Amino acid sequence: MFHNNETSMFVLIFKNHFHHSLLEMEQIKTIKIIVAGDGAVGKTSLLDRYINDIFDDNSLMTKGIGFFSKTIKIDHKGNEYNVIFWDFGGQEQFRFMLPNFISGAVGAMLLFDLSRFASSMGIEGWMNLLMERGDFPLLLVGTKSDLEDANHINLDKFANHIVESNERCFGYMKTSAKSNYNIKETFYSLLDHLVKRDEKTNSKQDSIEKFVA
Ligand SMILES: Nc1nc2c(ncn2[C@@H]2O[C@H](COP(=O)(O)OP(=O)(O)OP(=O)(O)O)[C@@H](O)[C@H]2O)c(=O)[nH]1
Ligand SMILES: [Mg+2]
Repeated sequence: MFHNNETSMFVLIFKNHFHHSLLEMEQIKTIKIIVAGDGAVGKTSLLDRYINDIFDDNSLMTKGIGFFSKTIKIDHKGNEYNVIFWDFGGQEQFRFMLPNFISGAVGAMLLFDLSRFASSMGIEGWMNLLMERGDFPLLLVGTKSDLEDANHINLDKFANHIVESNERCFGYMKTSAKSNYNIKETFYSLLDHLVKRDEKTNSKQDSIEKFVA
């Protein structure tokens, strides 16, 4: 099924992950969150800032899918979750494979670049892709606020319109991975929404405690 070294490497990473989580299975649940958006909007940079507190001006494009994980206390009872962020490669050439990797997600971040109007044009396509394959909530994220230019008013309007007109899209946050602006707040906003939603529905299907597929 797997044809290249890179994919095998991801499989290896996952094997190691599950090896550990077998020991911790009793205490720690694993949840899957998708991070999507056009190429070069800053998905990997946002995750690198949140998880490793680093920023790279020459960050490389993600080939296929990358993985970031973090153990986070996200509910009011102080329970810890192992959150795995699936960092979708945004370049067109990887698009064909992504629909197969949406299953099992409990939430998603959908990014566009505040300094590049064209990146907002891809939002609708990403929303369709994510919504066809799951019923999890989406957080819209504007990136690179440090580079924001005069167009930003249009993009804010555009983003707010999406939030108002789409039930699944529950919020809009503006960030800069470079200047470390609004990063923790953005992740908190998504995780907090997921926990509250989970407490409300409490159904097995939507449960945040669902394991990675
Ligand atoms: N000024 C500025 N540059 C940023 C910011 N975030 C990312 N970048 C730059 O934007 C470029 C692309 O960033 P990535 O994080 O690799 O983008 P990506 O969305 O993961 O791209 P793909 O993996 O191809 O889908 C890199 O040169 C980053 O250094 C930011 O907040 N401010
Ligand atoms: Mg990337």
